Amino acid sequence: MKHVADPTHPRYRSLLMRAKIEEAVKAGLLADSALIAHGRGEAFDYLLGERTSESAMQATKEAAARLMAAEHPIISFNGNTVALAAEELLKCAAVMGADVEINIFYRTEERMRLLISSVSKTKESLKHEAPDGFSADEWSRMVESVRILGGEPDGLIPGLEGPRANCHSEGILSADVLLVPLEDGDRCEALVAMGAEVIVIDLNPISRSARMASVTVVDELTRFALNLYEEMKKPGKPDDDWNNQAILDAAVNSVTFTEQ
Ligand code: PTJ
Repeated sequence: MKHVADPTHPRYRSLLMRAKIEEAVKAGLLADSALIAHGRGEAFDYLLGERTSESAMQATKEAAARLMAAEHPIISFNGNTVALAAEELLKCAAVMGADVEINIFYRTEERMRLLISSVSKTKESLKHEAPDGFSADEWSRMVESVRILGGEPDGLIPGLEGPRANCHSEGILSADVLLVPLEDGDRCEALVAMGAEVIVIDLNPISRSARMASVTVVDELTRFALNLYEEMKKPGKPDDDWNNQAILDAAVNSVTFTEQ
């Protein structure tokens, strides 16, 4: 994909993300309300200083520790996630041995088809881009082993009504650790009730998903994805006394109206 954002602009990253979102709209990948969701995220990011805070980094390290220790980690992709961070998160999935499940809130067969096709293409090209530390063969095998689930759901997330409950028994339903960027509150609550550890990425520290999650990373998704990849190279042990409320409080306290 070629993006039109100008690298010299002070808000380059923000413009780049807007360009990616616009392209994904044109490709039919996004829900009608995806731009509204993105705009809400941008507003929070602005107030959080458009940077990864110390507490967000702490939560990212905990996410890396839990995902690397998981027996059956799953990364859930919705439309916005595919538009912004499919490649970076596929890289993470390859390293942690996770599968990806396309699981969308506003589910239509057409969007599912387009999203699966887009992620499959990204996966195919990623196979040929071995990062530092991996041989070409090894990397290609690791990427190949990431399954893209979501197309033929055979299960339902318990406690949820409607198409958004559809999922795979070999994916979300049997995951021990789930990474769910930009999740909605009801579904986050249902996933936690299933017994999975749920890691949420959400720039809104007071959203229901942020408050329901086992680990909340209050950071912008593309920054998180890059940080996660780095942290997965040197994971610590999961913290049994993890205090997620402290992370949320720190994020709320770091909101500022100072000019940037
Ligand atoms: O693709 P679908 O059908 O699954 O729909 C996806 C959206 C995102 C449209 C849907 O889940 C939705 O409506 O989400 P909400 O309820 O608007 O919540 C989105 C949350 O993500 C908000 O709290 C935003 O602040 C936050 N957010 C938006 N963009 C980013 C973000 N958080 C991190 N990084 C972002 N880039």
